[in-house]
Amino acid sequence: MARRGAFVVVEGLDRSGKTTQTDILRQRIQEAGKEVACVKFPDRSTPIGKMIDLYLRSQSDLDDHVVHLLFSANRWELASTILSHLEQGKLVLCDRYAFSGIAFSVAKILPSQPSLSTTIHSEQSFGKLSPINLTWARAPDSALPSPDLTLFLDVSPEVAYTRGGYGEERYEKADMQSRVRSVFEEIGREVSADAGEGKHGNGKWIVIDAGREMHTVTEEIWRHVQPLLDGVESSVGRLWA
Ligand code: FDM
Repeated sequence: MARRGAFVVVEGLDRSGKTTQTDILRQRIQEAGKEVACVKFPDRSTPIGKMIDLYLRSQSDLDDHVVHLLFSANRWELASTILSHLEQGKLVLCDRYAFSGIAFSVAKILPSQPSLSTTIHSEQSFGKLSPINLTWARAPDSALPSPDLTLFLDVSPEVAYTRGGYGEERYEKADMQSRVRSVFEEIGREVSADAGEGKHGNGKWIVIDAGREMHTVTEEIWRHVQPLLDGVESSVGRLWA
């Protein structure tokens, strides 16, 4: 079987250096003489992406379930493009993916002191929509192409704060960011446990301490990506499948 390109996702909190590191990684891959296709979610250029953009800039209000489905639909819009890049042997470098989708949607309904078990086991109460839990949040993304490697750039809220605070968009607030971080931790544990048992094709999950000096972070990222430059033999997995 011919080797296909590797699918690498970079996830991270605001102020984790995700955009800078993704850009450096793209350059290094190209300098190594390999083809790379870059994707970013949300992709705000599509019709669905435009709705997401309005919502993130607080120009529109939507039910949390609807927003979650829009983010997922935005990924499905590009799923076949991602697959065709991989089949052509290109490394696909993706800035945020379904893990962000789950982390941000579930974080919205967590109390300030997060306790995931309350959301995982929450019941639907009469006359109210049930809150978004991990099981519900995973469903629309299931069967999307799954990454071979996810690099989670982790920073503490304290370090993020020293990097100049947050921006103006809807989720760029310290308490939201720390709740998002705790859901990402839960997702990482789940993906790693599944990979250990060979259960899901969700790939490998690596936590990178992004609170360190930029160059150190870049080198650690490169150490994980370099072995994937010549592609992978196995076929592309499917998320949560
Ligand atoms: N975000 C991103 C979500 O809430 N769900 C998703 O599925 C994705 C991909 O959108 F706050 C959030 C995360 C972030 C915002 O992301 C925009 P960028 O990376 O800042 O553009």
